[in-house]
Amino acid sequence: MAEYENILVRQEDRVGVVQLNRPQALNALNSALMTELMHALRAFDGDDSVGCMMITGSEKAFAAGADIKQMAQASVVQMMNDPFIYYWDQLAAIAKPIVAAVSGWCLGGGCELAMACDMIVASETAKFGQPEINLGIIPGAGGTQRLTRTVGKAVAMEMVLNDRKLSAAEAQQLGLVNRVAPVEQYMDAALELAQGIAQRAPVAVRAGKEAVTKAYETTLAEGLHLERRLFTMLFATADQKEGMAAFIEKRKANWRGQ
Ligand code: DAK
Repeated sequence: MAEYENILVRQEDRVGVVQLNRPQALNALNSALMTELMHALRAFDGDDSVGCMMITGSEKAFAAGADIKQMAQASVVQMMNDPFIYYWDQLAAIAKPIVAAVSGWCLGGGCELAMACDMIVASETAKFGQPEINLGIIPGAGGTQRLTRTVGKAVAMEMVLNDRKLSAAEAQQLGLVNRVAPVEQYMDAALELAQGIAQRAPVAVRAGKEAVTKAYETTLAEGLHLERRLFTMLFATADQKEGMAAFIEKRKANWRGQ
């Protein structure tokens, strides 16, 4: 595995785990960290021994946002040209599912990173927020769009305009978070979810992620059209034949990702 300075990377069975590791800055997302994160995720995405990924931070902070110290003096042109910006689009292009395991501060770009993942498992201490307004800016990586589509306009407005923070319990109630666990257990809970997905038919998992993600981005008619195409496409896979044969023969399916 490649050497990194701002992240720790490991593989647990079929789950590729990336841990953000800038504890001195509460895992603030600078360009170097984002470069490494994208490199690691792309490597896992292209590795057949990985079926699902997980991004996590520390107990104290998933990530306290983009690195304010790096951004403070930036000009508009520097912001436009910084590859940091493009990493967020590339993140959305990762084909395999990503589970975010969130504890402590999950703010600004950190909250946007968690929302760019496909599922969130939180510790009871997690705090979600978009506090950019305190810096004289607004969210720039999905904090006004993904957040609003998930928690609704009323709560999103308060978060974006008045720095309202959500507890883990509130975030779960609003549909932002899949599961909440005590701080000692949230990593295991996230890993269990990721391991479950990682053991399933790989091509169908990717198709399922693509179809559900599309539901947030398109009309119902276009979404149904994509779903139908992906559904029928899966009948060209060996895994579909294997899955249905295994059901009929009352045995466990042996997925090949083909
Ligand atoms: N950036 C840089 N350093 C940070 C940081 C951040 N976001 N958050 C914390 N730190 C650093 C602190 O400066 C401090 O460093 P030292 O002073 O010790 O050197 C260290 O981490 C510990 O922080 P505190 O001493 O402040 O710790 P506390 O427990 O007292 O407070 C806190 C924790 C999370 C409440 C506080 O640190 C805080 O308010 N942090 C800032 C949160 C914030 O405003 N986040 C939003 C940043 S703006 C885009 C993509 C992304 C973005 C924008 C565009 N495009 C693709 C276009 C994202 C923007 C943002 O996220």
